[in-house]
Amino acid sequence: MPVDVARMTKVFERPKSLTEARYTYCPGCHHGVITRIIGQTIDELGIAERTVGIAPVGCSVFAYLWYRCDAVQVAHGRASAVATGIKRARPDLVVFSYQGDGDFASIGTAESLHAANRGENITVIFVNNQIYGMTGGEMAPTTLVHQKTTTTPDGRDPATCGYPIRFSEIIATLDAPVYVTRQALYDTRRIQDCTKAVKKAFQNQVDGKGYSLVEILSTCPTNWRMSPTQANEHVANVVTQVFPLGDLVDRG
Ligand SMILES: Cc1ncc(C[n+]2csc(CCOP(=O)(O)OP(=O)(O)O)c2C)c(N)n1
Repeated sequence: MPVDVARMTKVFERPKSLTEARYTYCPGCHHGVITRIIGQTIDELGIAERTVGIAPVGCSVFAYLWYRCDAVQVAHGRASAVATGIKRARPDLVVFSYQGDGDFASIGTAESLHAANRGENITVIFVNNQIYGMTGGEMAPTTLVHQKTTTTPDGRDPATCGYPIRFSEIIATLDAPVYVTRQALYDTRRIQDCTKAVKKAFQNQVDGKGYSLVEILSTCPTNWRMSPTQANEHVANVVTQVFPLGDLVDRG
């Protein structure tokens, strides 16, 4: 039967705030979903003309290519610090940093914690895939106990490597942050919840409320040596036991 294009309903549209540039993410990785959620949020809030994205070092290093807004790529771990500088110089702009767990919760520990403690009016997207993805799957601060990585081939041993850091819980002990939440993307319900959380984190900044952090549990099928489906199930059944989902702070 011929398709009547004129009568078709558009149910999906690429956010206007995303460019046509191709992602460099692996199949089944959640970074792409997160990138899209942010693009959709920028569209919905109508802030593309005054948004600045801070791209980190990591799998999302090319984020500056993917958003149709101003963006800057910064040294590993420094995204919250650069976001602070831009926001203080230009409070009229909407500034978000996009950071992996190695970037945000290891090499950038000082910058991340102190930006949160100062209550900078920025939005931080923290992608927790429990591994250093870009560089080949080394142990991250968030790597689970007994998880095998290229630097812990027998599994993470707490006796020598410590335990996974719940960085959002640490930030939630501070007085300044207005919103700290942990989200996931392993099914449509979680994607909807995460989309709402990201929008709230941007809205808080637009409203001048202060520091918002959205931690998002992500898959890394390539370095986890799992299929995308197995990786989704792993997040749902195992990772959320160590990193529980939900709001940690909501002073909005
Ligand atoms: C100062 C500095 N130290 C180390 C590196 C090497 N390096 C590049 S990406 C990366 C890990 C990134 O992991 P993560 O932040 O978790 O992001 P992912 O790649 O998993 O998305 C490391 C250690 C670097 N580029 N600069």
